[in-house]
Parts: sequence; structure tokens; C-alpha cells
Amino acid sequence: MAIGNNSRARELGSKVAYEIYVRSFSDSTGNGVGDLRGITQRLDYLADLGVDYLWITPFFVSPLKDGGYDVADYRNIDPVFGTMDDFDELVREADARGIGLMLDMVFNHTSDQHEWFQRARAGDPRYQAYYLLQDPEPGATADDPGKPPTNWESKFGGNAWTYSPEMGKWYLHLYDASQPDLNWRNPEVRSELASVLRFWKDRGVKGFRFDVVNNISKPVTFEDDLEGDGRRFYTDGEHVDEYLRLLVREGGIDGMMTVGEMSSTTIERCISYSNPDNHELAMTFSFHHFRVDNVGGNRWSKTRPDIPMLREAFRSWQEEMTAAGGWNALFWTCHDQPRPTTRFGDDTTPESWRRSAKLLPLCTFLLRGTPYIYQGEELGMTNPGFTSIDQYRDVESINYHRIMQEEGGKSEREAFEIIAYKSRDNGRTPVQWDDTPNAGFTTGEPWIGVSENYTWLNAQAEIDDPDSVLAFYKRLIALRKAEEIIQAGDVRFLDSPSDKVIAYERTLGDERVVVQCNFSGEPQPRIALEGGELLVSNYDNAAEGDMLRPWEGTAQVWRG
Ligand code: TEU
Repeated sequence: MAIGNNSRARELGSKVAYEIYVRSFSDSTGNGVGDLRGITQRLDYLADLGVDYLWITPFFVSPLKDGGYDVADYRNIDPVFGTMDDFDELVREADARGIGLMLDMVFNHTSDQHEWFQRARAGDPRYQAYYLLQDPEPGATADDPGKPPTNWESKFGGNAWTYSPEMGKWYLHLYDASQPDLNWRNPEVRSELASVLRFWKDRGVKGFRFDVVNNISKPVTFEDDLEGDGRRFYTDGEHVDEYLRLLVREGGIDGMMTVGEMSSTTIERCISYSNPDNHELAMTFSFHHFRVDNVGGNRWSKTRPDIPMLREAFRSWQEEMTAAGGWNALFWTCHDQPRPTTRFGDDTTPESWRRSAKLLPLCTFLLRGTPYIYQGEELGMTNPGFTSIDQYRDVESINYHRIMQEEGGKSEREAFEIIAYKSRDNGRTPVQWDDTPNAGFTTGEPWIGVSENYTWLNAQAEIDDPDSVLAFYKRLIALRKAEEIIQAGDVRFLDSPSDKVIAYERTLGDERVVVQCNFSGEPQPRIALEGGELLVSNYDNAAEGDMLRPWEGTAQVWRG
């Protein structure tokens, strides 16, 4: 375990964060879109759940082409989400309940509606230097700009360069064409962004999440990727550590609650980003455990998760980050992923739904790191079971639905089945508060459909049920806060007695906790251990004999 860092582990390991995808959380105005006041109105629910931080996805001025991850003004709030007064009230009310806000900083790119890009487009060289522009081949015209500078692909499909006839140049966008990438080599860009951090910190924010922040350092010259989609040229680029240190220092946020979203990264890089000696971030999000249901490495595919692969993803990140002083964010999902109960559990019967919705947090909440709950996960929300592509709103999902048919040789139904399983929108349907119309999310027309199961799967029904998924999350949160071994203990994975079981142990001094999780609907062998008491289980009683029951998760403790 990271020697000398026990107090830091206790601090970070005793906290639980909760992600709010603001558009889908709670609508106070009836316009069908969640907003800041909607969050304030639900603070008692969140305080009762026991979370310490709320990571709120972007609510800044935005054309909302990518749900707010296309920011047109980092210092102002989009009217659809509320006002600065609403924000200040939210900070105050959260503070009064011991909850800190974490804001989502989208610093890899801006919206093309941002003033900087507008000025660049209008020809101002100062602002052109804020973005990554390339000249076209000779003879380019607006109608026929020729070949893009490289063959890199946008993460949302298509080439990553768009030609701007106004500028007579190509600009790089790793995401949508409306999200031009910023030029972090430009010191003015870096100090502008640091001042955005100070602005929000001064308004009482307690932490930050940094969007795709390991993509900010691009190469000086751009070349074709003959082996892949271009990501190897900009992922974890040469200057990421340096830029992060600068941002943290100039933004005045060292030691604050910070998390970086690291796409296609490595353990080694994340150790560097999160080791406190480097004064970068408190922790990192990585996505290797989402690769376990990619067929042949392709995310746009559908299959059941590979549990040995899932175990290996958890094992390597847990053991190797710990050994070198890194710190993991622990999570099953976020606003970019389908619902984990559908994906990693089984939502096809009430019994398997309830068991598996509790197994998942049991498995990750006892790991070493800081857990993040994504809104509705604590209720066991499921994919909505949409039946047509018209019900999807997300740019990425709509693009890939088309690309899978045009370039992947899939039929419409095959492409749709994959979207219905993997689309980000599956996790973006409104939070199910109660059994009134639109699940109590809005009195108007929601921007995206509500899952039909809200009539029985909702917060109100679960609040009063001691056996609910919600009650189980509360128990796990309380347990994490009570047990130093969970916060700061060492972690080691145990040999799995079956390819459907993940087992690990935590140790601290002469205390020991062993966790065993059955990721299947059939009984599976368990490691039978002498003595110990039951710390927590998703069944009413301890497992007996040498089998785990369907979707059973159990933690036993030995107190030295
Ligand atoms: O997502 C980062 C990212 O890598 C995405 O490509 C992600 O893998 C994909 O959306 C999964 O479906 C972040 C934000 O979380 C996401 O909502 C934004 O769309 C994206 O950055 C661009 O800002």
C-alpha cells in the first residue's frame, strides 16, 4: 500500500460522490429540462443518501449539441438550467447539508459558439491561436477543400477535421464538429482556463471534474495514423502532466477534490496524474472495465460482459495504482454509459433485478478508492427499452446508428439493437422520483422519454422499503464511513473459484475483509473461509456451505 499516505487514503476513501446529469435530474420549471433549482429541491434526498460531493455536469451557456459538453461561456449559466442566483442558492443549501459541489470543466474543447471561436472564425489571429488550425492543400475552395490534414477520426464518427471556409483553414475536433479543440500550447489559453477555475472556486465550489483531460496535449505536427483512429497521437500527450500542474497551481486548487476523466489511458499515466507528490489531481476515472462487452474490441457491439476480463480490469487498476500511490475513482457508470443493472446485472426478473442492482455496488464500494454513484443507479434504474431510434437524442448514438448501417454492413434492426444496449442515452432518461406522470421529473414534456418501469421503480417506493436498492446503497455508504479498512486498507485480488466470481481482500493491521461476488444467476463455488463475521451481504443471511447463491455478494470480516 502507498506508504505514508494513510491519512490521504482515509480522507479520500471516506468520501462518496454523486454525479448529476443536470438535464435529466429534476425539472423545477416545467420546461422538460432538469435545472439547478431542481437539484436544490432534491438536496434532502441526497443528504439522506449520505453523499459528500455532487459532481454536476455542465450547465454553462451552450447550444447543447452535446448535452452541455459544448461550452459557449465558462462563466455564465445557460438560462435553460437557471441563473447565477440559483447557483449561489444551491451552493449555500448544499453547504448547509455538508455537501460540496464539483463542477465539470470541459477544457479540451469549446463550443463553436464560444466567443473565442467566433473571433477566430472572423479572422482574429489572436483567437485563431486558441485553436488547432491547419492550412488546406493548395487550390482548396469552400466547396472542395481537398483532403483533411490527417485521417484521424472524431470520437463521434467521421473525420476529426472540419474545413472552415471563413478562415480558409481546417480545425481539429476530437468530438463533434461543433466542439473545436483548444490549443494548450498557447499560454494564454492555459491562463484563461485557470482563471475559470478561480472564478468558480470563489463562488464556493469544492471540487472539479476535468473532461477528457488526458487529450489536451497534441503533437506539434500532425500525421496520419496508419494503425488506428489517431488517438495514439494525442492520448496522454507529452505535456499533460505539466499542463495539469500549471492549471492546478494557477487555478489555486491543489489539494481540492478533483478527478480527471482519462480516455484510453494507462495505469502508469494515471499513477502520475493522481499521485499527490505530483500536485496534479486527487484521482482519475479510467474506462477499462467498460471494454468487457466489446466484441473484438469494437464498442458498438452487444454481448454479455466477460467476467474474467472485468476481474482483471479491477485487479490491475486496484493493485497497481495502490502500489505506486495513485488513487482510483470507483464507478459502474456515468452519463456516457448504459445502465449497469441491465448491462452487468440482470433486469429481466424482479428478483434478479433487485439482487444484481445490489451486487454491483457491494463489489465496488469495498474496493480502494472513492465511489461515484450516477443518478438513478442507487434506485437500480435500467435501460429504458426504447423501441425506435427516434427516441434517442444523443449525437453520438444517432451518428453510430447510421455509421453501423452505412459502413458496418448492419441492418437497421441490428444497429438499433446495439444502440438500445450501449447508447449513452440509456443512462440519460429522467430520474424516476415517484409514480406520477413523467416519474415526477417534470410537469412538462421531458426532453427525452421516461422509462416505463417508473410506476414501480422509483425513489418514493424505495425510500419506505428497508429491502430496497436505495436502502442498500445507504448501508454501503455508512459502512465505508465507519470502516477504516475500507477507506485505507491494502487490496489484493484472490484467485476466483469460478469464472463468474470476483473475490478480493482488504487488509489493515491485523484486520481483514474478504469480498466475494457472484456475477451470474446460477449458484457458483465460493472460497470457504473459517471464522469471520458477516460484514454485509445482499441476502438476508450469510452464505452457507461452499456455494454463492445467484447474484450473491458477501463481505466477511476478521477483526485481529
Ligand atoms: O466523454 C469522453 C469520452 O471519451 C467519450 O468519447 C465517451 O467515451 C463517449 O461519450 C462514450 O459514449 C466526455 C463527456 O463525458 C461526454 O459526455 C462528452 O460528450 C465528451 O467528453 C466530449 O466533451
